[in-house]
Amino acid sequence: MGTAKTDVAKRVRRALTRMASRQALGSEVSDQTTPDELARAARSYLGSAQIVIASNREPYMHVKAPSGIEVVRSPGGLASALDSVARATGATWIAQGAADADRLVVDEEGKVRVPPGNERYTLKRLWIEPEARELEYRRFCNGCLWPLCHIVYVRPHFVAAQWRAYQEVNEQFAEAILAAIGSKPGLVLLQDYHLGLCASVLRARRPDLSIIMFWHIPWPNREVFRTFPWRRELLEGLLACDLVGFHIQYHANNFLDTVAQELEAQIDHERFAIRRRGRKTFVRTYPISPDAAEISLAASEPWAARAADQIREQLGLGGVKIVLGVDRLDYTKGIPERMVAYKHLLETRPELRGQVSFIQIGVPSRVDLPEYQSLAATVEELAVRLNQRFGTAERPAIHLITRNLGFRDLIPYYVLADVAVVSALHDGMNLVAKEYVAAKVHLDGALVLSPFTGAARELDQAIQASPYDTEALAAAIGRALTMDPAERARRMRSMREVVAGQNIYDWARKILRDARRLHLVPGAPRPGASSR
Ligand code: GDG
Repeated sequence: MGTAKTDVAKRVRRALTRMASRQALGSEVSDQTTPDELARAARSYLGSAQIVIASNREPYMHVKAPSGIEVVRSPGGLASALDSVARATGATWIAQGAADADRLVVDEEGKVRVPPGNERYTLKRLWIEPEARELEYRRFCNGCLWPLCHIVYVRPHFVAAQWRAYQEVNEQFAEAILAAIGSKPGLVLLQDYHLGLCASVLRARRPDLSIIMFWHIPWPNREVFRTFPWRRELLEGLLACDLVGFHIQYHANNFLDTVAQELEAQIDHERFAIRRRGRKTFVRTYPISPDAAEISLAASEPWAARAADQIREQLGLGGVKIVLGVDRLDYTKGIPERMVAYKHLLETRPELRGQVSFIQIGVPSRVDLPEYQSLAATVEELAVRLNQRFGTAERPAIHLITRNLGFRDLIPYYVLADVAVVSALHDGMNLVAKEYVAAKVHLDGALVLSPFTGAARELDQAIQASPYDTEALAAAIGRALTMDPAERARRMRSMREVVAGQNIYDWARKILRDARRLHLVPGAPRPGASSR
């Protein structure tokens, strides 16, 4: 009885928070999916099918703390949307165990029930050993597939031993998926480029499974893809799926092109599907979005404004205008390009000197790879030079913050910034651009956005500028800083209409809805093999 009452209270509180979130987004709100709606949709679309989610990163990590073992939820909207699906369907989620107490809480099969205290599904942890193999697998993902798919003139490392590690780890994931499904019909949701070969193994053993893959990063054009020694195997891995999702049409088109170039397959341009060896793979786009309502709500609360004031005071920003960058320290994000453009702006528009400050949040990432170490050094060096040239002791021209902030801690920075610069050289989507828009509840900010991000397809009222063109990017930042407030508000309102119409739960719901429409849900009636 007590538990039932607490549950009701929790649900009411959640509903009220959602209502407030929607109000914070303003009149732009359309039909945002809530976590509860996603859960209901998952149940109704998937029925009693056995669901397995697989991703490299785990949704919950167990870490050692002075007080014992603590559970840390994986940051980011993606994990929480898939968590809703897993809770609603009682799925099994398979991921690498990576935290220091992960092994201490699982049973002999590596399983633990989650979320803690309200167990709804099974998290099965995989241990990738020995260390060397884990390292090689990571190197293949981050040093080969990542630069291969992002066309940014960083050469991918094609190392056979790393490829073999990738194959082995994908096989290990596939074995775990097969064990979780047993002999029942099942639907497998694979996440991202770490699991590109998984479906080949699954399909060979279980032709009846339904397999969906979402590829979060760009897919390269065929000229670039041709350089990849194991291109056929990777394509076969994706074509073993029933449905492959990308953020934008451009990447979906590239995928079809590379299939046409490398394999004998029949491409149905009308239904956007590939038929090969009697099987069909649908290709669809599902642009991802953060939970805009939640960000808007947080940004409109008094604490966010207070925290923004505190940052202004702590960094000694006075009344200057703020330009903001928020990224993982990754060479695809165009961070040095943005800093050089800012330098050019201060050189060519001296009236802005002392009137503007740049805050760059750069979270360290993949620090074991030389490309990332060299990027971190370049960014540090550029910051020092910018400050020597244009800063004073009291007021640096740039503040470089290279520690990891909690997601909530980012919001005051978005609130504070007059201009956000997203200058990625190539990006599947780029959530930071959408987060900034979601946080600008008072319409008092301008977004400078690279045309090479997925987000640029939707946020067409941003000021677009190529990160490869220093003068153009500098001019765009200058324009954003001095834009007439009415035009700035009009553009921001229009972009908020775009982000208000979507969120991460909606993204997941659309994929599941297509699973049903395309007859991929096990147990539901399917058309004959020839029409699939
Ligand atoms: C891949 C694709 C695609 C940043 N600093 C901190 C922090 N962040 C958060 C941001 C944002 C996320 O990290 C970064 O998302 P992006 O989309 O910008 O980039 P990737 O990490 O490269 O993500 C990308 C995405 O997958 C989803 O499909 O959009 O194209 O490359 O949410 O706010 N979060 C915390 N502290 C920080 O200091 N907690």
